[in-house]
Amino acid sequence: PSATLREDYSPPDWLVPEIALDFSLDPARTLVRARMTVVRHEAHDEPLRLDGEGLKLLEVRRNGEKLDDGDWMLDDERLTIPLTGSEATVETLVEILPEKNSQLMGLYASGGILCTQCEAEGFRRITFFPDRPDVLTRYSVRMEADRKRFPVLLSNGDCVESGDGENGAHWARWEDPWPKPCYLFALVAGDLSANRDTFVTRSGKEVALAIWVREADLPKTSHAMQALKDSMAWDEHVYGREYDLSQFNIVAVSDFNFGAMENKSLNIFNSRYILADAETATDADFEAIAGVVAHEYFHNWSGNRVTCRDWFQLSLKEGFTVFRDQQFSADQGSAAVARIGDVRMLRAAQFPEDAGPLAHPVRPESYIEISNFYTATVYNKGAELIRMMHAMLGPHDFRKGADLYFERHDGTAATCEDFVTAMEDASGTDLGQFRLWYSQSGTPKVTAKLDYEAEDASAVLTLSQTVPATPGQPEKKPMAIPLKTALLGERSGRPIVAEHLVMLTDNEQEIVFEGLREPPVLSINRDFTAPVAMDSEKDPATLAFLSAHDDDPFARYEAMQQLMVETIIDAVSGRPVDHDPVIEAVRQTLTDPDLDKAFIAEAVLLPSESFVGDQMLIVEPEAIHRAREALRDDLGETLAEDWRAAYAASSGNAYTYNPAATGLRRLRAVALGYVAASGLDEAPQLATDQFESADNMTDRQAALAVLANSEWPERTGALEQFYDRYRNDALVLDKWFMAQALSTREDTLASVEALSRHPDFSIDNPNRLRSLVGAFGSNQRAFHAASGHGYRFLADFILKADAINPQTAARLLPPLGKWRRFDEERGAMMRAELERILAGPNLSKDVFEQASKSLG
Ligand code: HT7
Ligand code: ZN
Repeated sequence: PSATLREDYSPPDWLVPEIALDFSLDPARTLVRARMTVVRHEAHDEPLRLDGEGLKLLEVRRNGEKLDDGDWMLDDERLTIPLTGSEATVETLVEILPEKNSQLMGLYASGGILCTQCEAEGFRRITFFPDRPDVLTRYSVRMEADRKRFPVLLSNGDCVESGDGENGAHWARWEDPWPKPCYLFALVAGDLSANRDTFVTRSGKEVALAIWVREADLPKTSHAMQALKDSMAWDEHVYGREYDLSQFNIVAVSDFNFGAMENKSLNIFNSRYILADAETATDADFEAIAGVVAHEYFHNWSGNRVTCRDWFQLSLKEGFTVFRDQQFSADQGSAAVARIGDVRMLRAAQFPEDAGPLAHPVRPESYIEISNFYTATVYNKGAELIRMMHAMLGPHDFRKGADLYFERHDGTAATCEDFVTAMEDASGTDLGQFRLWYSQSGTPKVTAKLDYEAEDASAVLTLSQTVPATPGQPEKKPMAIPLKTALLGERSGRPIVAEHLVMLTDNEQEIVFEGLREPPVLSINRDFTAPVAMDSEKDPATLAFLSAHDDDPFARYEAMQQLMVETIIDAVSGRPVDHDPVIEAVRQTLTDPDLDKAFIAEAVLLPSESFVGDQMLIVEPEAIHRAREALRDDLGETLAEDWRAAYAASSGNAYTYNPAATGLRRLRAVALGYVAASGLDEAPQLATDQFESADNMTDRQAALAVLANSEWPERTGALEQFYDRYRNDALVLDKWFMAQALSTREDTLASVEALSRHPDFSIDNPNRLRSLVGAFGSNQRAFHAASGHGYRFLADFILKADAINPQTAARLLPPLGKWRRFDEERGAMMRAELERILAGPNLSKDVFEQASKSLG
């Protein structure tokens, strides 16, 4: 398969200002008639080339006249029609088979519902069309289907007409007044019920809101509806952006390749990001639902009103929209805890990507399959780039920049460069060097060293940066790195140099601080202003000091994490180990009455095994597991009383969902984990009691996770009970599979293999596949079992899944790409599996690209 290059971009030869689509819907065989007006774009002699994939072409017309076969050319990828003149109407009739569509791209069936997924290149699986985001078109859509099976017919915009057809059919016509790229087209037909509400915009327009689900799921839609209304109000308040149609529909489906899709006025969601009630969803689920609902809604401006010129600009809409949903989530509860969550996510998914064979810039230079570029780099690192501009410009000028960007580019397909230029023009800030963040991949490494001269009460901060070599980029230029910095007094524990933004722009830089009457302690990259790996050469005592005194909550959390990581790595490396500084720091945080409970829970949690592995040159999965368990057990035992007290203090409240209550439940879960590690006799009973008597899924799942990791006899009964109780609820059953796939027990690989033969396991459903096989790939100890059977298991599944759903299969592959980071035996076995995948029959572009680059 060949690569598409960013530098090869050229504007479309033909524009399509209007299209009328007519669907005769049937899961077994759907007919799609498309009539479009095409207009020559600038002077050229090129024919009209329409993308199409897996379509059975039945008819072609040009200016109303039916064409013979010889009048057009068709291959696997496109239909070519010669045209003269500056404008024409072109009509095609195709047949598609939604029921057979296991890739879940284009028009497909999910649980009896017909729905579409067109981003990035799915529209070409529905009809012949120039499937690229810079062709903006007005859509008129007529659809007809059996009324009984498909009583609800939805598309973008407004329903302008509907009526009865023949033989029990009915039809509807929808019109969307806003020109849009075809990736935002959507259609849904099904037996759905709506949770309806309204929102009045700040200029007084009423918007009809509806969340469409199966009737039985209606009671689980109120949280998503509230999140939608909150998002609409927030975007008006914070960005001055109002909704622009009279309807906003959301549909939830159970088979979906991603989280959700922002189709104009008809968002389609993976049901896991809509459905929630206390019995079946955790607090984390509730938060994720609000975040994803907000994200998709915010796309109406950052993505739909201003879209991307080409797919290399994907971060233009995704990075900005992730930043916006992060801001929204921070405003709903504790901003510090939200930021810790953002950074945890970045470090778990993006840093490893940036350090591995699949590293790519936020604005990639080439791709074989664009679906492989919906990555943590484009999304989460992309959001960090926007956040850095926010930090450099300040909120006021950033807002001016966003306003200018929307004003300049509304109704067009824009580039990342357009966004940066708007920020620059609105603020007068030179972002020349900053642009490197879009083109250079790899996580910059920053070292910071503070030398204090007591005699002249001054200190010198020496900063240096290196950007590691990444695939295709052996040499790097220094980046512009904004670092919020403060100095704390070593005696007073208070800021002696107030927080300010330091810009690191050279390879090495010195900053002098004067008038320091007490020895200073450096607090740097506060609030994680820059997505860098920071090494500030701090000893355990200094880290312990910062974890108790830093006035920036993120920096405080960070100091604690660093102390924990270093302690675990000391043990893995065979250096003398002292758990006491960690234990003391945890004790202080845990017993600090002034701290927010949710913050305490995050701060005292040990870093994951894979995060520790990511800090090492060669990962030693078993040694990391043992060292982390030893520290956990020691923390559990030494602070047993404190964990019991924290557990008791956060228990006994009836379920409510609000930031204080979720903070208490989070601390309760973490405390239960440590009580389990303490070896206290009562631990199994405590976990079992919580599991059985919980009045909500957060507490029940937390107890199940502790039990699933344990060697206690109560484990089996709990897993059985959970299964029996929730076997008919697919989203909860996913949790059951995942709890076992994430277990750190020795027998996890065997149990995952057995679960893959469980009658409720299905490779066809992406959520189920991810909850077992995807989760297993992220379980460092189990996946990297010395036998290599974990690698074989994953590779088998990638090959099997590839024949069904290439996108989902390709997303399972990254754990195998880490082979350079493991010992020789493991590395060789991982490579052998990648080679076996590459030799697979009829490999998709998706998996080919990921496997070949991973070996590279
Ligand atoms: N913009 C949406 C991306 C998306 C997607 C991409 C590839 C394959 C399937 C997909 N479904 C949705 C989601 C978002 O970022 O909002
Ligand atoms: Zn998005």
